[in-house]
Amino acid sequence: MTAKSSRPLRILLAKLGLDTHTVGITVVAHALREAGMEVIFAGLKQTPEMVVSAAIQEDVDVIGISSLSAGHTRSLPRLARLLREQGGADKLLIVGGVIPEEDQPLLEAAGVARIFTMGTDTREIARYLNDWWLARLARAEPATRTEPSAPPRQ
Ligand code: B12
Repeated sequence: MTAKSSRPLRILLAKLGLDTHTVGITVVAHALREAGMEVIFAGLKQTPEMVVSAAIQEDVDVIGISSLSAGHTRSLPRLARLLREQGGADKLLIVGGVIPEEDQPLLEAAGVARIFTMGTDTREIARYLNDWWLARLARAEPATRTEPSAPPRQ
């Protein structure tokens, strides 16, 4: 087992700008902790720059943004671009909250991997992240293949 696989998934949760809806992000933070993940809560009133800087310093695997007060069509593409520019392209970016359907293609094209809207069961979020983490670990440490040994010479 490598150091990476011996630790839980680490996720940074944050809210951008003046959005003060805190219930969803709090519920998600609790659920992911319950599911065994390491949750870092960056808090409210973050800028894309602050989130990217914290994500890199804390070496998180996933960034989760909660957005219920619009603004996500500007802030999230900016955050995704900064993340790529600052060497964080391997980090998963997800978002949850009030995200109108018509905004979703733009966010996905910008680099948001998955959008969880109102009413999502938190177990679905935990399952998605667990599956992603296991797939990442599997890619990081391909199983050591044991080639069948040649039959002994007579
Ligand atoms: C409670 C509430 C408030 C409270 C917030 C209290 C608090 N401390 O959180 C108060 C009264 C303060 C408030 C204020 C405002 N609100 Co308000 N509010 C709501 C309301 C009724 C419920 C939100 C909520 O708590 N839901 C419960 C939680 C559990 O659900 P959730 O946040 O959606 O989270 C779930 C998912 O979205 C997802 N999720 C959320 N975040 C994340 C993050 C990650 C990483 C992941 C994976 C998943 C995820 O998982 C969660 C579990 O399923 C919604 C209406 C609604 N039905 O959503 C309006 C709503 C969000 N509010 C709205 C508005 C307009 C406002 C105000 C602008 C009103 C005003 N004119 O002042 C202000 C803005 C304040 C601000 N600066 O942000 C609008 C937003 C419209 C939009 N975005 O287009 C809504 C949708 C109401 C409406 N139908 O118009 N609000």
